Amino acid sequence: LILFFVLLAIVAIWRKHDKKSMDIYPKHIFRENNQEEYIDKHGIKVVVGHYVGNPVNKIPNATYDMINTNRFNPMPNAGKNGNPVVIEPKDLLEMQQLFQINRFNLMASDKMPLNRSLPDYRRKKCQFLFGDYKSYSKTSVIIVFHNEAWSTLLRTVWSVINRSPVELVEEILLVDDASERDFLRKPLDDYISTLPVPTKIIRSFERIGLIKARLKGALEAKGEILTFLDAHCECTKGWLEPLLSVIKNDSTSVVCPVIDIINDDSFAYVKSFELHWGAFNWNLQFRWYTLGGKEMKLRKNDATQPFNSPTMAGGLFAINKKYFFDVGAYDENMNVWGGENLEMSFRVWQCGGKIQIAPCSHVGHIFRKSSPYSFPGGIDKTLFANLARVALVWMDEWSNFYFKFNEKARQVKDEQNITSRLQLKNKLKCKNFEWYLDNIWPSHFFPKKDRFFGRIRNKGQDLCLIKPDKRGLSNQPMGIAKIDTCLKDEVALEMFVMTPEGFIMTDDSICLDAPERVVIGPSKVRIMACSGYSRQQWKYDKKTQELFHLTNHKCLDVSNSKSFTEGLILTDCNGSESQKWIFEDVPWR
Ligand code: LR7
Ligand code: MN
Repeated sequence: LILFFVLLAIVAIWRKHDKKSMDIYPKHIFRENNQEEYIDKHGIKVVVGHYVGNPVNKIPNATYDMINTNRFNPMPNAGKNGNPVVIEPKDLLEMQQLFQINRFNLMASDKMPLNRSLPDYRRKKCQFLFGDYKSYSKTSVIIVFHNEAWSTLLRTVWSVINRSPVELVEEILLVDDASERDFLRKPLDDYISTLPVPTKIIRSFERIGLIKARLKGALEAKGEILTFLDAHCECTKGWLEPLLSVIKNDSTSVVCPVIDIINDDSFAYVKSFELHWGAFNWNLQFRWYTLGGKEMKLRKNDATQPFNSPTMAGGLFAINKKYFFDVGAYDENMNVWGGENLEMSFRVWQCGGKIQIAPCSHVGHIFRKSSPYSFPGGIDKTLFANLARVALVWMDEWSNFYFKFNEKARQVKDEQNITSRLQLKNKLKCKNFEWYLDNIWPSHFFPKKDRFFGRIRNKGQDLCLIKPDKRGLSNQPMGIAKIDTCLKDEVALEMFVMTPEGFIMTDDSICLDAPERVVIGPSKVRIMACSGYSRQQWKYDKKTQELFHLTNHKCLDVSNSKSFTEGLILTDCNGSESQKWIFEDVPWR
């Protein structure tokens, strides 16, 4: 009998052990090789394929071994001090093969040590502002990942360990969103058990997407503060204190670092502009805009103070854990990728909190030109459904404006059940979207009751003002203002807003712009980043249909050179047909 029980116990233990070893890692899902298209956050059309080489350049596909094996092989000086990594010519083909896997230069990353050195990017004053850091609450650092490379993931982890005060880091939580790579299983478990800061991996067996993965992490976090990072970041010296300091003063502030750029090709660390703020365009794509010239001047006095931002990029921020859940955490019906950053930004602002950027905190992030992974369910059912939810819950009548110009979101909007989010909005007594636009982003370029929205048609030539497609350095459209054939359909390219102050603006924060001073002869009219200065202010005379420049009093006219593509000019007003403009309202509600 005893023998029988002992046997039973052994079998039980063995089965338990077996089950554990089976369940401990997400199961391998071999991905379907479906290709999908979407417009990425830079407005570029991207085809999501998988590890496919480029036959035109004779780059072969990445091999199974390249994808599933950890090839980390550092050289002590590679990427030192934020410098670019040099790849030898003989390795270029392999480099391009490896590039397909994560859509960044994996070979370069694998050459850099996990603790590569970086300069201190802060303004000098920042070093003296956080002397009382020991009184700040501790944070759990949450990093979600799906098929991340070994070297980028662990470089993120080491940058947290090496560049944060030990007193402030409660733990690091890695949330594995059903990764398929062998090296992210046992080898990663073994590796993190040796780290000097308590580090845990939470594994999801199914692909749940970054939104639900972050929720999983948040639910398990022990720290009073949650700090989220993407899995390919590098925190720089003094990054954490400014974030926690803001939350110490105001537990309803959600605070982001300045996001610097780790070049996806060379891995050079490039400090980015500190006074950028986050907003979004008519397609609800997140965008950085420069503070208007006027606002910039105000900020320059103390460029170390945290400042408000209408939205956040999404991946890198700190938030009080209790506040995170009180204000509605995330929308659990959002999938895979996208939209959650706007959702949280609108929600936080409209429901009484703040989104801020702390310019003393610098964290680098690898910006990729395309996405390396599949969107299970398809882009339409994921990204556009997420955005439809954002619009339906938080944007009131502006959701109609979004759907009007975004067919893909329009197609999935009726499938969305948003009852529980509306209940939350109600419970928290959140303000409406108009309040948000007026108070949090007064210089926005969205239509509103108080302003014109529609086409601006030239009477002489029956042509319409159009948004330029040429892009400038900051990836904003720019160039000479032009007119072109008026289209029958109402398309965003032809839509403009004219504010009561006289700014003629369109999507992506670009404005009709001309020199402030009177010049002899005609001068060119451009489309430029909105600055808030009077060189972008216009006055429309309904009677004469002339459009004057506010300060030089000249009239907007069509260049009389043969081709209209030459663009628009300012000339002395003379009552000619080419100086008459028809403002055609387009309904958008
Ligand atoms: O299904 C997924 N599961 C995941 O766990 C898809 C992604 N992820 C992980 C992924 O491994 C990564 O760590 O989620 C993280 C973010 O994914 P990325 O790096 O592909 O996203 P991104 O950097 O292109 O996109 C930005 O927008 C996203 C919209 O959902 C998220 O908010 C990202 O966190 C966000 N990144 C940043 O804000 C960094 C700064 C970029 C800017 C501007
Ligand atoms: Mn990222």
